[in-house]
Amino acid sequence: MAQLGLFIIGAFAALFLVLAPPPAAAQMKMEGGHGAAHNQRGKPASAHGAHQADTRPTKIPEHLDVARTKFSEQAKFSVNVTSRLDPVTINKMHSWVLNLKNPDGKPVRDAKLDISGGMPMHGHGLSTAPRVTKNLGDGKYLIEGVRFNMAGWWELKIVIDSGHHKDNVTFNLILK
Ligand SMILES: [Cu+2]
Repeated sequence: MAQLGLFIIGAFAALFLVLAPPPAAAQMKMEGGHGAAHNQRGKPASAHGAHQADTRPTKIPEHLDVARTKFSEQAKFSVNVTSRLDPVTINKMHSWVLNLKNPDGKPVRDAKLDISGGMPMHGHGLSTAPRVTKNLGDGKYLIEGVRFNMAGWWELKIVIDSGHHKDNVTFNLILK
């Protein structure tokens, strides 16, 4: 008899546990959802907008430098890039030749080049991993595996390490 009583109490307790959580959980969820929605309409939403403006340009700069020959950022090198696909079009794998000189115009041979890039307005990188596949001599380097997969403003960034100097340069492209 005592065992049956315990069983009944146990069954009620189990039933209560099964039934009780859903309304409580649902209520908590609603409160959480309401809180999150409220926050999104409030301060965090504007903070998020400011964050986006800080990190990503919303339009192409008016006087964007699209030169193919320029000095590296600290003027350690003079760098020229020439695409073997001319004009550069999207979705086509192609290669570039980089011509590296010191500021006096003497070729810089046997440098190490690291290539990256992406779209400043979209916040993504290159769709491929271009790299130097051949030292063409006389300060010229073949970069293979370049492909731009959409129209717009692209940056091609090159880190140059000559052994004596390390510097980087960024080339801009606007593709249609
Ligand atoms: Cu993009």
